[in-house]
Amino acid sequence: MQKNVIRIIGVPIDLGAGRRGVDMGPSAIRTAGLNERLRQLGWDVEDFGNVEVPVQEELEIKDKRLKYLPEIVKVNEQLHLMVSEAMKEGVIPVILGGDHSLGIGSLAGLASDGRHFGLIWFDTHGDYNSLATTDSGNIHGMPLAVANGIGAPELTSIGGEHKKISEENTVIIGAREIDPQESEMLHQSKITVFTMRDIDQLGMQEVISQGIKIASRGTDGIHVSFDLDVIDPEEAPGVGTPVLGGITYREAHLAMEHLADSGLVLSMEVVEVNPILDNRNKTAELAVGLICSVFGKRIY
Ligand code: 4U7
Ligand code: MN
Ligand code: MN
Ligand code: MN
Repeated sequence: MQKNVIRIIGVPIDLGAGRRGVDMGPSAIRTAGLNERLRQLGWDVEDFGNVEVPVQEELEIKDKRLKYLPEIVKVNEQLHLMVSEAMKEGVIPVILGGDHSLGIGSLAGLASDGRHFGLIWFDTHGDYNSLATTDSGNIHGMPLAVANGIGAPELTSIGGEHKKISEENTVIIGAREIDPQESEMLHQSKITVFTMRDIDQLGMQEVISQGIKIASRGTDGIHVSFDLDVIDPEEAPGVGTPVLGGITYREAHLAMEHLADSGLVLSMEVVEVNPILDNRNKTAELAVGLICSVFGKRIY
């Protein structure tokens, strides 16, 4: 076990999203000083570079209901292997996106070797669509469903036929835009959803405390999947899908600080940073700050 090693894995993919630009996310996050900041916190950082992703210009959409399916499968097969390997070696994978379709491979990698992890999914969206419910055909709206065994077999079988998550230990935080049929599917699952209304009423302090309890009950640790669009566009303008009414800068950090205190974080991904829409790399810098909060940066 190499307890003090963080392994950076970039996934410059935008094939799963409706809008171009999140493929530049890993570069923007690195440019914002991620590796150096983590080293200052005492971590050994090894940067494994990026998973190879084909350029969209050379591809054609074969199926409008599952856009770029074969290419997304290939990228996620690769990511699954890299995450699985990192976990075997006892290092902490930190995955930089890229659109959220990469969650398919990261969760499959985490679930390898029978690992039983809790999941906290920060997102405006439910990411619980499938062929049966999607309006957009964009696979970044599907990773949570895929990880729960719902979706195209090409996607659900990555890393093996089993479900990759435990519904009882899965929590969404910050939801404010869930499609009607997606909402029905989520209600039928045992996933816990804390909407923006819950955060307004209970406060982030209470929501993250309950979230950590749910995600840690009987599990080997917690994976944090952070879609930057959960944060209010005022503070995170550079995201694939900006939606009004998100969590504040401090609410996001408070949640990360509690996750750090829990000592339970196994791995993390930050996704949907879109440098084209950003304001002088502000959103990528925010992403770096959040990762540092999870991995032990203390205010005082
Ligand atoms: B993200 C959407 F219809 N639900 O399926 C869809 F609103 O990874 C959005 O959370 C998905 O950013 C957003 O296309 C995916 C849409
Ligand atoms: Mn998402
Ligand atoms: Mn989202
Ligand atoms: Mn998006």
